[in-house]
Amino acid sequence: MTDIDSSVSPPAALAERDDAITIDELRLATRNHGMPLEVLDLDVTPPGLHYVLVHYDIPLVDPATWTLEVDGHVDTPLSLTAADLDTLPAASARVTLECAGNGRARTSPRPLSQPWLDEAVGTASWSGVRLDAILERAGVLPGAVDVVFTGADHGVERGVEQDYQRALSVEEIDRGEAFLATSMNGVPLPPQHGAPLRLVVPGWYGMAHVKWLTRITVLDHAFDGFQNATAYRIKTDPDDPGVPVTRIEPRALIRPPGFPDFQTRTRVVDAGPVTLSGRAWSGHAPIERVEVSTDDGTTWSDAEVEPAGTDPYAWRRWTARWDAEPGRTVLRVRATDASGRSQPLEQQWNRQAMANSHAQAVPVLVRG
Ligand SMILES: Nc1nc2c(c(=O)[nH]1)N[C@H]1C(S)=C(S)[C@@H](COP(=O)(O)O)O[C@H]1N2
Ligand SMILES: [Mo]
Repeated sequence: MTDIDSSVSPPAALAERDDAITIDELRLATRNHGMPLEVLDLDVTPPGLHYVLVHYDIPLVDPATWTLEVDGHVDTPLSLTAADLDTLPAASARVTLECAGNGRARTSPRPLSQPWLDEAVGTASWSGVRLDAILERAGVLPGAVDVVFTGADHGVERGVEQDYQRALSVEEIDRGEAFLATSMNGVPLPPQHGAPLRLVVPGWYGMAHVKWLTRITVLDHAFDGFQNATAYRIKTDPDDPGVPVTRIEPRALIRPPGFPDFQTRTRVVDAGPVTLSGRAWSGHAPIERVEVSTDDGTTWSDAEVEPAGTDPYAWRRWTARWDAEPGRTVLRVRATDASGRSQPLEQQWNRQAMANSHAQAVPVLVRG
């Protein structure tokens, strides 16, 4: 199937329990950066502070020669230029994106991959064109099952050489929420976020939002490409077919209070009244409740959550009062959504550490 052997592209592996981060993980971590958690103060994350995850290399696509091909199980295949996109109906939304591997480095034993802690998240105002308008123009034929989105980036992963590709079902697309973005926060997409065109699938984990789009292919059968069939699945052993990773599990994060130690990031806070704040989101249903613990999960109280705005898949701000008493403690926060999903306090282990939304812990020193 490939001439790229396992010394170059090894199979999925777990670190030994309590093993230090490897040089391969560090290399990924310096390319793929998280959102500094103090930026949770902002409703919309500026590009550059939004997290970034790129499997292979960032392709530098020339918009002057770029085209979007629409083909497969359609009546009229299309080849659209950047100028053609301007003639299509507009779409936009403020959307919180989170990598499905967020929290991975805190799982044990952890899979060797991008070692996220809690910060693989960001919220942007994406705008561009309607996906259904493009598919209508191409004329999707009866019997369509999946739609494959192909990026301009190319690499090898666990021995499988590929262009980055993900499919969404026709049923999911028919919800009318997914669209194609040409801009982020009012400016053209920056290279790392998918210029000149990316897919946005509000409510879904990051892997669905294909960047650097070059092709949309309608299939009359289920897609079995690597990123759908192998990579983004919740499984307990490598041969288990597993369950596909789809929508974002509820999560809340604390904007770390006080000031940090440079090396350990432990927070220093003055004793007395403190307003804790942060953001909460879910791709399944509106956030219904955010609870905060200031004693490492022994007792919990409800935070105040701002009312839902017009964008159902954008994070919401929460605040809570804390009378901080001198000593060391750990702050924790957990969100529950209207579907009844809630954040576990401990890891829910799976082979690739996907959709692991266990509650954040923030060590704090309160000084008297
Ligand atoms: N073409 C392409 N699209 C991609 C990826 C990629 O490597 N190639 N990474 C995916 C993953 S795993 C995530 S989490 C999001 C990250 O989007 P961002 O970098 O804009 O935050 O992009 C997704 N889209
Ligand atoms: Mo991701």
